[in-house]
Amino acid sequence: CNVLLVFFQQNANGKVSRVIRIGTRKSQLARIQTDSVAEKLKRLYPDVHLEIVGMTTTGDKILDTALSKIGEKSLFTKELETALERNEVDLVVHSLKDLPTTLPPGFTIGAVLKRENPHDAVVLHPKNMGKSLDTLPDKSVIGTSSLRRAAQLKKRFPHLEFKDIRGNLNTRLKKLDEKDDFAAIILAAAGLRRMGWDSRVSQILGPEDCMYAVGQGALAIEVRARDEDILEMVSVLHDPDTVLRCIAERAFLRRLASLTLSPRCFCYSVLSSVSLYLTGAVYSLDGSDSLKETMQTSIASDNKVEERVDERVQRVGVTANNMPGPAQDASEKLGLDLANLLLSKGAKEILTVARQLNDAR
Ligand code: DPM
Repeated sequence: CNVLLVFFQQNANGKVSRVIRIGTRKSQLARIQTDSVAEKLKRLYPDVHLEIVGMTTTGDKILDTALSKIGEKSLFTKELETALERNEVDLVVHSLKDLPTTLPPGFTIGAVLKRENPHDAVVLHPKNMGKSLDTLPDKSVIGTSSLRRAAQLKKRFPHLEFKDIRGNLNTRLKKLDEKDDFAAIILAAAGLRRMGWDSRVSQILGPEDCMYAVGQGALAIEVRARDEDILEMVSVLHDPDTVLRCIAERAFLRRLASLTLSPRCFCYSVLSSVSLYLTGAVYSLDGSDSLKETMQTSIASDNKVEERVDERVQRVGVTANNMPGPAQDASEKLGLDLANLLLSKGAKEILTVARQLNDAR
């Protein structure tokens, strides 16, 4: 049986406030993301004392293994979840795209924050200033270890070559600038922006060039599913549009996850005031074979928040009890329907071959 440890701190004028511990990975990007969430919480709850606890995860230690061989395992999240389980921390900040679509029992995503630019961006070697993927010379080498990016870009820009590049963002930029191995690298625009490297972005890739990963650009707060106090505290950070889009995207991925080198399976979604559009695709590793479909659902039918139910409902890991349930259900169904449509058109065959080829690499 778990003993709930609640920490309190007394401030100068004798007032007692609860101490909330936030777990984070130690990379610069993870710290920046965690600090931004801590600032938001501090503004909303000035009496709460926040403490940030940095941790190293297995994923941080095995940087030499190709990410594509690791699969949808919780390498970057396991140590942080253990700390949550032991009440050593109360919440953990992640990039949503790094969170599996099925969380281990006992955990939930208590907040999905407003999504930044979800697209991928091109960062050029300084000597290529002024060029774009289109105009880079034949056989230029592009650095990315994302199978998703490589497959789509191979198809779209057949004159380019793609090679793995690993390490955190700082390491990658160094590898690009200080050596002559890569003409450009591809990174998420959101990560670059948070690091303050907007000025290095020379091109944003739209969905016709490269569809982004499920959940890309959104931050998620993972909490203990039974911790009502913390759930309530973080739920105000939910951005309703982002929640609906990401539920649809994650439902799409979850349906295909057992088949795919997930989360390297891609989609993009667009939400208007009345409709949610979701486009999803599967690609062979070299991009020669692919399937892409778009579906749409109406989400504006009922905007009333449901009566509070006793049991907390999770949808693809997300708990958003302060938002209308029917819209969340419609989003989840949209993702599932789109995955089923792709499966009916042969997605399974494409993904099975891609997986076998990747395992043999
Ligand atoms: C996942 C992928 C990558 C990260 C795979 C993919 C990129 C790996 C690589 C699931 N997680 O996107 O197809 O380039 O070798 C990651 C980044 C961010 C979160 C960095 C990035 C920042 C953006 C965000 C790594 N996770 O993608 O450039 O918060 O969405």
